[in-house]
Amino acid sequence: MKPKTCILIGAPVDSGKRRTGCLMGPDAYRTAGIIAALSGLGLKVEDMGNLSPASFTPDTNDGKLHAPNETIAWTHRLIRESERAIGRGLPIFMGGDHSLSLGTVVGVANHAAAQGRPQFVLWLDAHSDFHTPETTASGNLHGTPLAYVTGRSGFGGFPRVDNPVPEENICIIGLRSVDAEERAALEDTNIGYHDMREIDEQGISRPLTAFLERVEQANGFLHVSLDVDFLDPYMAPGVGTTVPGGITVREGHLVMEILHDYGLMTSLDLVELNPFLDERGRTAQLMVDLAASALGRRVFDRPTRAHM
Ligand code: HAR
Ligand code: MN
Ligand code: MN
Ligand code: MN
Repeated sequence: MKPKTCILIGAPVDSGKRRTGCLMGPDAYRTAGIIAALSGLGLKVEDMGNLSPASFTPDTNDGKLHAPNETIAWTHRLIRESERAIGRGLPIFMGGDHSLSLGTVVGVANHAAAQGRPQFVLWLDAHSDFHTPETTASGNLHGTPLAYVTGRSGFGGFPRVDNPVPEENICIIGLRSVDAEERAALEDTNIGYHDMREIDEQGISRPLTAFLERVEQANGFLHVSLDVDFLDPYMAPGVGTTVPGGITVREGHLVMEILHDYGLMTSLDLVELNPFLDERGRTAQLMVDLAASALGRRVFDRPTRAHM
């Protein structure tokens, strides 16, 4: 069998919030050895280097939104690059803050639609990122990508979303910080969402496998968006929006191992890493190890499928 090609795409997006540093993310993943980790699994790895945004008028930030022009420019660029890359292999978008997903998810969903297949999204995050530019209190666009990709209104000036991801094709796991407006909006949708209490009580494999079974039945494309703050800040301090009470290292690996067992993931975002806030690269290293688990790293070389 031809080895799967992983296409590493650096997306040093730093405009989705005020605290800077995510622009160093792609190079921190390279420094933590992402290329060797994936090549070591027998995968073909291609590194496209770091992208830059389409040209834009510098933001004045006199409105409510922080840096909308720059984020819109990134969205244009990332829609195009993700549409292209997903036809050739498995793109791994190395962020960059979570506003990069405005582009990556729309791009891969366009490709899925062109293939006549449904797009699914697994959102691993402490936050629901379901604000619109109208409901956000912070003005930080990294808190909006899920609302954008589902086609919610309020994103004037952003590229049109031609193929919104159906609500029932989205699963959020890890929630522990959801604003009132987001919660009200979410409860009004068919998005599947699983907070930390549910994970504590039921375990993390239950909602995940139920979702993956649906992706499998539907022959869908699966985009996975992994926010560093999904993880507990004790183990993953290199992020600007830490929320205590998060996912453990083993729970994180289990999610990734189950993803590999099913073999359905078609694209991956690694977002919100802020190397300026990290401790000796440990968060970058953990994210690389999680990506390796999602692509087949194992202690024993056999599928367990104990969850099935
Ligand atoms: N809900 C808050 C806001 O809109 C915090 C959003 C934080 N988002 C991320 N990515 N860090 O999940 O400002
Ligand atoms: Mn996020
Ligand atoms: Mn988050
Ligand atoms: Mn099955």
